[in-house]
Amino acid sequence: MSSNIKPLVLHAHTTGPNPIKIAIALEKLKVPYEVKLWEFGDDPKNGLKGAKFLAVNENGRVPALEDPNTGVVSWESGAVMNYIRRKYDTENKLGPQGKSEQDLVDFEKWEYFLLTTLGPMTGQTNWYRHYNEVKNEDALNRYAAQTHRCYQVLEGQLKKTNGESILPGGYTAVDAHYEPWVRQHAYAQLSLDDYPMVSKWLKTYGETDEVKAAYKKIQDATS
Ligand SMILES: N[C@@H](CCC(=O)N[C@@H](CS)C(=O)NCC(=O)O)C(=O)O
Repeated sequence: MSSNIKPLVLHAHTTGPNPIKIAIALEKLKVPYEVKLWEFGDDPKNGLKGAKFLAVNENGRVPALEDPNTGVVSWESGAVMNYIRRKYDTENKLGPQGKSEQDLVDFEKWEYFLLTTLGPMTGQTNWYRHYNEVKNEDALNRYAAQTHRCYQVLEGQLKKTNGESILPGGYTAVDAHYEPWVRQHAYAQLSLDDYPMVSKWLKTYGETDEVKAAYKKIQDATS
């Protein structure tokens, strides 16, 4: 990617999975970017629900991405990913690998399954596992079971490529979307033992340059 691109600003949180997807995509495309970290809460200066960040994303959540090259501000990780692909993925390193209508639909359906289902179910499992003030086993069991169901569905899809990538033909933005959420299985205390393809994919994809660099970038911004 051309070196005259001004660094994009990726708004993130130290532990939040959603910004990692965007860092993976930017690393893959070698688009320069800086990470700006925010805290949970409503501190006016550094809180996600504080006035300063709400001026960037009125929903008070990360990721958000500011692009000084275009003036575009995006948030919601699906919209951010689509923006990056449209603007910077000139060689189609992240998009659907086939051109048929079925290829395009497959790409979108697996993206949306993460955004609407696997991600939120994992998030709710984490919430009831670690944060809800009142212990609620029913809610925890419900969300844990739903997350396991998502792993089972993903396992079936990954069998088609023997655990190589979520869509046939190599890694795409879909893999970037799933990586930080599937990685959260440990924090959510959900075992991947019953999903060998998911485990294989997570391990192999986690060793790619773009995934390692994305985590390092967030880590470096933290320290
Ligand atoms: N649907 C949103 C979810 C964003 C989201 O929930 N981000 C978390 C961090 S991974 C966050 O900002 N949480 C802050 C909060 O809940 O106050 C997306 O895909 O971008």
